[in-house]
Amino acid sequence: MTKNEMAGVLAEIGVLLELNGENPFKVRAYQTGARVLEAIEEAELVRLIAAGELESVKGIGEALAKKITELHTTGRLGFYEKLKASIPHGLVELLQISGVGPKKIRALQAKLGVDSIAKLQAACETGAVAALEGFGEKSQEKIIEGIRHREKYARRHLWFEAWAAAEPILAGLRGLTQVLRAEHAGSLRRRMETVGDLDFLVSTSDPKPVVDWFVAQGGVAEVTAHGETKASVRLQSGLQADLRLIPQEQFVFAWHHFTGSKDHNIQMRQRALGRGLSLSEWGLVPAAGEGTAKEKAEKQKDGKTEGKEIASETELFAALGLKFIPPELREGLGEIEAAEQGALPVLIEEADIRGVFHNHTTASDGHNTLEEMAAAAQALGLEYLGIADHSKSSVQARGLDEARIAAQIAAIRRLNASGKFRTHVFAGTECDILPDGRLDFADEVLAELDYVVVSVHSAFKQSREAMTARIIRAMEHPHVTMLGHLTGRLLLQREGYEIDADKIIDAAIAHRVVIELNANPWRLDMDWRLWRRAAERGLMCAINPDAHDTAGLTDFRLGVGAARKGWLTKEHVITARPRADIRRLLVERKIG
Ligand code: DGT
Ligand code: CA
Ligand code: CA
Ligand code: ZN
Repeated sequence: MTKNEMAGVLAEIGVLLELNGENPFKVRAYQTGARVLEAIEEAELVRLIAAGELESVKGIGEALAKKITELHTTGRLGFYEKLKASIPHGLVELLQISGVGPKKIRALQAKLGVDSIAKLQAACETGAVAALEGFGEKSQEKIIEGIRHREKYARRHLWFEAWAAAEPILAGLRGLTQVLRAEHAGSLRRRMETVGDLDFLVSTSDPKPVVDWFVAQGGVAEVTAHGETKASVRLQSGLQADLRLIPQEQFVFAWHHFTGSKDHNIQMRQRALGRGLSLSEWGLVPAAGEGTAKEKAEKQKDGKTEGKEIASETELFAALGLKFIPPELREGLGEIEAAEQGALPVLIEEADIRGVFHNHTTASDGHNTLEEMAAAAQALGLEYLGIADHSKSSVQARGLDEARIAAQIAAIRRLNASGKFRTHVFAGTECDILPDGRLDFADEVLAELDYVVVSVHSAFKQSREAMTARIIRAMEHPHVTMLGHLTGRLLLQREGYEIDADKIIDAAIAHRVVIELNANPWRLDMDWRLWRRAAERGLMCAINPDAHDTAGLTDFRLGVGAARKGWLTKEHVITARPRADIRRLLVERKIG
């Protein structure tokens, strides 16, 4: 077990002991132990354990030293397992609700008999929690919000984490000799920003070894279903993965069905019915006559009824009079109508991207220098790299003041002049929008820059009206080129600040301000659901990785996925324009 995992176990023991009402000294001993482990070097810790000298470390007593040694050598801890088993599961689950710690849980249990999330919810609904000493109306509100939040998010995962888990599984399946074809489906294939579970489809005539491999692969924490043509596992990350085995001749239908979305499927099925056909995961068959869709599909396979061979999704859509619909668009939001009219957009692709704006360096809160970022951008084949470090009000991010940004602009000009990199660097800023909508830099400073991204990083709690007015005021500024992360949301972590998105989009169009699609996997902000209509009305998009290190530059690919979900073509995206056009576009914007 690694040092950090052991620290995690100690911290959890502290929480569980507190939940049990143990003496505070004992609780604190574990909390301290966890902190000590976090601070110590891994190699040093291993040496101390081997030498039996752990007790010599300040903050680790005899009992703790024994437990750490047990964890390190066996990967388990009997004390921890017994403790965990002794506390009702419902109580432990209450810890997942933000704003509810061990102390509050104890009070809720003692005074209201609350020992599960359901009971806590009920107690909030009757107002009993608000009436409790030490709680009140406000803290009850917070708990209700916390419960809602958990329901919404606890079971979902970021797309890029789901993809990282899925890629090796897909490769593993494709490597099996029995596998004719393996594909991923579901929200992962549709590139939803978050994913509930992974869906894999395999076509094979020999299912058993494939299922056996799937449930036995590394990274599986629990097998939740293990059948002849279907299996489900929970991975160590908590992510659930489903595998379905499909006969070759039904594969396309199953792939389309399990790609979804549900809304898309329902509309497709209705369209099929309108043509006297029944579409299902098993096939496309005449709707009339005896038997279920499945039975008919089986018969068709045996050649007992006539049917056209459908061997690809393109042919499946064509059989219903439709052009191929890219998976990203299959949300039941008008894609079938567009496919019928031949009006589907030619979606932007990764290869269309020519450059990126909004990236950070060590000058503010980035981890790589200007030159390192330029080298990485060149290695990715980008024609231009925009640097936009934080401005002075973002103190926690070491925002640049006037003198430091002047020096950075000079350094960027020198780098370009040196010809060291083929990638051109544009000098910009991610300028804070102050709470009243003014900008963090004076006009003279902004005028020296190639472009200006403006973002909200403070006073998140403003009213919807105030926040909307604040952002619009900032965009009205003649030097502003781009609005950063529209809502400031962090997926699965934090809701965005309240805004009137339509109003802001209208203002951006009117003032020819570009809105970014921040491609950081936690953000993907502005949301794909808003892009289609906004782009139709004339809004330009910049797909910006908001990179804080060289590796982060590749996040623009996630932005392309979100842009595709938003029906964007390369014409809508300024970062798909060649460098030669960019300066003109930026200058046009400045003269406005
Ligand atoms: P997720 O896993 O919550 O991120 O979202 P999906 O879309 O991957 O949903 P999932 O895994 O429950 O099912 C995969 C696909 O299977 C789904 O997108 C559409 C199809 N599907 C599942 N259940 C139904 C259903 O009851 N009706 C229809 N029409 N399609 C369904
Ligand atoms: Ca799924
Ligand atoms: Ca599923
Ligand atoms: Zn920012």
